[in-house]
Amino acid sequence: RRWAHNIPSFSHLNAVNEQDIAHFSNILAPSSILSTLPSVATPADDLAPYNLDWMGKYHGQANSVLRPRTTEQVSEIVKYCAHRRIGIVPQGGNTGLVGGGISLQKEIVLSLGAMNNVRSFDPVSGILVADAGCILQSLSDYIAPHNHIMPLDLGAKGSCQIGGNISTNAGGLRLLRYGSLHGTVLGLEVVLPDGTILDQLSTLRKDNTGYDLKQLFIGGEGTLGIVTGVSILVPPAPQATNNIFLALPRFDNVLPLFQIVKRQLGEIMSAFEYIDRTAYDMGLKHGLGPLLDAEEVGDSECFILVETSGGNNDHDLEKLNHLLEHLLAADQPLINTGTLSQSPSQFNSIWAMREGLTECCQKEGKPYKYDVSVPLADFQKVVDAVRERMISKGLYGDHAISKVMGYGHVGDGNTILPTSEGRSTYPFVGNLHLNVIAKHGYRPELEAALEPFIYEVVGEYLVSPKALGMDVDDMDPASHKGSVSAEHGIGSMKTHALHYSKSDVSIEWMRKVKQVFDPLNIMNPGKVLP
Ligand code: FAD
Ligand code: 2HG
Ligand code: ZN
Repeated sequence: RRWAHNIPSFSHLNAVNEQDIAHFSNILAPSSILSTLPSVATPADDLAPYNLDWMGKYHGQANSVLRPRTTEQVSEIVKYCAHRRIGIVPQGGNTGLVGGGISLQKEIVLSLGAMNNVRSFDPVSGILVADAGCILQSLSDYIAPHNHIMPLDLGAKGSCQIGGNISTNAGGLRLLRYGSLHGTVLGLEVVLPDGTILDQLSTLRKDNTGYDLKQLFIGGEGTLGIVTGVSILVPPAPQATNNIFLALPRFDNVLPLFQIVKRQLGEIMSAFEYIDRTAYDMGLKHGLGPLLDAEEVGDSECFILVETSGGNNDHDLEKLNHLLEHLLAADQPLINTGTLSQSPSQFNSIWAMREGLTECCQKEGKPYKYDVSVPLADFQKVVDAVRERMISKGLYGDHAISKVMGYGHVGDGNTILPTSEGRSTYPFVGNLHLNVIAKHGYRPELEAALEPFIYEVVGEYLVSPKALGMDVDDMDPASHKGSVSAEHGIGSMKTHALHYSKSDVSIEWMRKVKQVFDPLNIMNPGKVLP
């Protein structure tokens, strides 16, 4: 299992045995326990979905899966596991992309899927309180009749769970408008690694009474405790949503386009997403689109999806039409062509082109996924550098790496003046999803050519005034690097790469936090920390 880098010794942990299963049977109904041990003897096929991640990249080793229905049951299980030194891997919808929800050695999988009730929803305040195992799409469906939407949306919405979203601090397609879960989550209920139930299911927006512990579990990837309940502020559904899809002749037009779009659309812009040519062509090949006339697209280098969410459809459409006219009428247009959705189904098709890319990558082969924060100006450079490296190593082509592409969330970057006036002190940083497709499957020599090369490329970006040639002698460069994980987390995939984005001091204090919460190291061991 080469993918699991630097797995620390798990000699402190015990494998689940028949006596343990007997104990779990006192806590859970028999149907909530899956195990290959003789007393339960679940067929291996029934355990398989819990032991393989969404990409088919990470193969888990759990011989038992527990599916509790209540927070008290979770607490009882964890207390017992702490006593017996059994490792626990919390698992939500198992759509994570960094091998965080997979058992590395002999840890049990604790699946939250059976904890899937909405506890309360108040349409006046927009506060939703739900079990962690609720599927994101089900929550959207639940609040839709009350004219509310979830503050996050992602391609995995049909399977991922709100507890998993929170544990990975998932970003997704609405971050530009509603911000990160660090802002929208009001409170959490968490079972700590000793079994204590930490009830912080606050519904208060304002509560500055000391340390905000819930923030540690948002993005904690199940290493500090098991999220069992969530209180989250959900926004009212916008009165009008529209989108446009644009083809750009040159990559260099993306940043100027972003500035113009931001200036013209102002507060109604709710997404600005990037797709490079390779990704677009892959989407077309697998039935996404066509969204634009092929001749007009010509040799466009990349594509941008812009979404608006506003209060008045006529007003928003007028702005979008004006924007398109303005872009096409320029002396040197920033776009080759573009389309404005004319119906809900066209609106959905435009989004499908962006959201469907992750699945298309799976159809193309096995993707190595790198989810990085780097200066927008260098998105293309990073993708090209990786392709060139694979070519130089003789590993590019249908026999090895068949495609290298980029897509991602441009609008989620740091703020930038909506005009080109003035100069930002910091380069504009975006979230690039770099996908490297191994046509015939994952192979150690492919990974060795990609890593740490890619992390080094990302780690070199000093997202700081130094990039602009300013004097930064007194800064710790490690605190100003691009991120080796913008939104998917560290899991087991990137523990060895954490240091490219976090300073030694930061890692040391992360370790101390882990030690305080989980001194026995039973909670998702081997994840996040190197
Ligand atoms: P899992 O995969 O089950 O678990 C993920 C991690 O969280 C693991 O470390 C696990 O141990 C931990 N965990 C899960 N539940 C709990 C819990 N209740 N308590 C404690 N720890 C827990 N991510 C983005 O950020 N933005 C995107 O746009 C995006 N799009 C995606 C599109 C697709 C098609 C796919 C497959 C994935 C996408 N992702 C995206 C990855 C994203 O992280 C996950 O989809 C999602 O947030 C994980 O939720 P899950 O329930 O599947 O968690
Ligand atoms: C997205 O933005 C997800 O679509 C998945 O974060 C990214 O497929 C990927 O690499
Ligand atoms: Zn993403």
